[in-house]
Amino acid sequence: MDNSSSYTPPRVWSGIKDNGGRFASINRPTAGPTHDKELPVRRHPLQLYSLGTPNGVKVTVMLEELLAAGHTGAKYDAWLIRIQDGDQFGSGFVSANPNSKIPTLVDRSGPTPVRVFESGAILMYLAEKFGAFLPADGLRRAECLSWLFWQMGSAPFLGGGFGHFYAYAPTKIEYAIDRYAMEVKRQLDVLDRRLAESAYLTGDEYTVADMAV
Ligand SMILES: N[C@@H](CCC(=O)N[C@@H](CS)C(=O)NCC(=O)O)C(=O)O
Repeated sequence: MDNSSSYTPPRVWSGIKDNGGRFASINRPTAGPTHDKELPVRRHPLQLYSLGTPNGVKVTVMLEELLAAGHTGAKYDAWLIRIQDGDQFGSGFVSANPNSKIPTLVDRSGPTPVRVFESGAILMYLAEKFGAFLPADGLRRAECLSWLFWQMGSAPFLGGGFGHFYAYAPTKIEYAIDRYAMEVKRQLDVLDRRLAESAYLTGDEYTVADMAV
């Protein structure tokens, strides 16, 4: 391994210089909106603000599964949020998701719009709203939620971290790539072992945990 580095981390970060990375322009130390922009709304009960990334598609898969199962209340309008252009920092988006990440859902089917952010929270919200793809109680619910939260706690951060250092970082850092690669592989082995013993993560039933994965 190449251990040499000319970089000494500062004691206090005062901002990040443009390092040429693909995500450099959206890498900043503060939250909140950077500009005024309302979110568009159309006629369906659910408004989805998202993008076709692994985190984004989890919710689209769930909505399509609900519609395929006959839940007409799951009709939705899908709006593209271009994260590389900073759409997630518009005032309307930040009101719907203070963390400025896709996917984000606004349920406008009732008198007061309900905002839901974090893909796992959106999957659970929809599962509970429609009584589908999440066992109601007992052992199977515990198993389903365990796998759903395992996915949420591991894949977005580890897979995202691996993808960032492997594909997007302007320099190849052996330590970072190896560390993320090993942990991503170990997580995939957790999945392989589970799916060697049952058809779906929760057992014999397709649930939100499988959709998240
Ligand atoms: N834990 C979040 C992760 C969401 C996430 O990381 N979204 C990425 C795209 S996959 C994003 O919006 N990135 C924009 C940014 O970091 O500014 C979830 O599961 O919803």
